[in-house]
Amino acid sequence: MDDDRRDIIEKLSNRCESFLDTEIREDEETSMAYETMIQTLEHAPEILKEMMAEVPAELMRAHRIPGKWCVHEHACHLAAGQPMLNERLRRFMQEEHPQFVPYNPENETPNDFLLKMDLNTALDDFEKLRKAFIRQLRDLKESDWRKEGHHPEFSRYTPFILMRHVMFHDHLHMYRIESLILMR
Ligand code: NI
Repeated sequence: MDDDRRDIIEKLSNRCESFLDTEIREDEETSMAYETMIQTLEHAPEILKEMMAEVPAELMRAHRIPGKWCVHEHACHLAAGQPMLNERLRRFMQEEHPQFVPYNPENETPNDFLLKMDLNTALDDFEKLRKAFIRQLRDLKESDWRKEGHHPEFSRYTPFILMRHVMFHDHLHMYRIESLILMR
């Protein structure tokens, strides 16, 4: 073997090694992102509970933005949606390609549904059901994470997309609550 060929082979094998390194690093980063997301989801109920404890009583049910939800409704909405999310994850565990039905509670429940909920019960339920959701996430097998479901409103729907979506959705509503508390 001449020196040139040896050189090329060495370069190629170095490139393969660094390629493998990159793959491993990406896997680790992905699993760190999963862990961070799971912990963020896990802590959402206590973040919400603490913020709700700061809400002045007169603001709780005030519709400060006409036609939009009040603080009480945003908080109860997070609790009301959690059973559906636990059910979706259960189906990802038990079915190969679960077909989901869009969740649009505003079309299916009376307008005062959230207003009629008891806030403290809702906050406790949110905490309990979210804990069960976290246990489900931690129980998902490698093969479950790779599953693809079908959701008519989304081009892709996987357990990862569901998990990330729930995280963003929590904070979207908590942001609305904070704005309603702080706005002059
Ligand atoms: Ni929502």
